[in-house]
Amino acid sequence: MRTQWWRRARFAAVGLSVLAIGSTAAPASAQGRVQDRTRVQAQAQAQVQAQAQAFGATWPGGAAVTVADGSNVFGTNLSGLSFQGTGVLWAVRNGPGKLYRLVPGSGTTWRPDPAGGWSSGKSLHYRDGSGDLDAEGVVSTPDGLFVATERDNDDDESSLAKIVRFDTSSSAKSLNATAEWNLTADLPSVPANSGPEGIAWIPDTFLTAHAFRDERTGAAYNPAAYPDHGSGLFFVGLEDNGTIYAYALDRTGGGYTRIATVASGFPAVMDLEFEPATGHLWAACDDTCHGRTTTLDINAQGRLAVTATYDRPGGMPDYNNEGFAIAPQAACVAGHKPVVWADDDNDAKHALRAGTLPCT
Ligand SMILES: [Ca+2]
Ligand SMILES: [Ca+2]
Ligand SMILES: [Ca+2]
Repeated sequence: MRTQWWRRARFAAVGLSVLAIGSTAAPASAQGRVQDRTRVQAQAQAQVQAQAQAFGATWPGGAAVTVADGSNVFGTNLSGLSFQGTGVLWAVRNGPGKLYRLVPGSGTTWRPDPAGGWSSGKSLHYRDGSGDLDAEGVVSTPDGLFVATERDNDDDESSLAKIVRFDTSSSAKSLNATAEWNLTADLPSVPANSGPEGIAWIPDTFLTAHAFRDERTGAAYNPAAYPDHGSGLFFVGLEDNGTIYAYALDRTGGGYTRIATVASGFPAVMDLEFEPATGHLWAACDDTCHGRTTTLDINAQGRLAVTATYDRPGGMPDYNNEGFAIAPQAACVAGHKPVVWADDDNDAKHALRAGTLPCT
């Protein structure tokens, strides 16, 4: 959705809070002076860390950003991206709710696949054929393609947080869901257009290798405890509070279990992306946080925690970027791989822009 002024203010307040750190009168004794110096050093370290969080480190990839679509191909509302190999980039549009299968175009651009009924994208509906899905996030997984939705645009006053699966092999121009998981009751109550914005998927093999903690059991995540959940967990970013929720989905029913709740480092989150090569879960925020990203990694306690905060690339204006995807390792050239952003506002008639990240 569009950025709200109060969220910008909330993000700015994080920066101002570092100014509140100060020192008090020094104690007279030698021991007191040592304690005082230690305290000041700790405060300085905390201040540096707070500033790093508030202002971000330099984007680790190239500063240059290039347009990555044709002029006015998508219009507004392109909001989620996910690679399937190096030759297919999936994109979702939140209104009208659409899924695009993108293939390489001229130069380094992407264009809608002209084949398979994908030339104008495909409209997205619930299983019963009803609804116009407010599709904000997409992820391509070995278990299929999944979309995160905030609501039904046909009933846009009501929050309806769902993960929805689609069969992308269909040649139909309009797609009905093949499965739905209604998360509304499990998530905090949020405004209708501030629900799930981003979605990522992490394979069980990675989670178990890093002893990811299952907050339901208090022990390491055991995939066998969740029959028919597929081969990984889904991570959903909630726009309203910037929190990430991890779920095991029951593929036979529509049931699910929340495995973990994670702070993204932002007051709002718009997309999530798992990078297998580094093990980072990336969280991306739009112009609410001036296009910053965080990386999260599984720590010694088995919890995902923020390990870095980055500014947007120098060449990227402060656009309403709601989608973010990292190309697979096979796309690496000279140590760098492409990344792509989706701009919900279609600034300067373009909704896709590309940059780079280091391959490792
Ligand atoms: Ca959007
Ligand atoms: Ca936005
Ligand atoms: Ca929306």
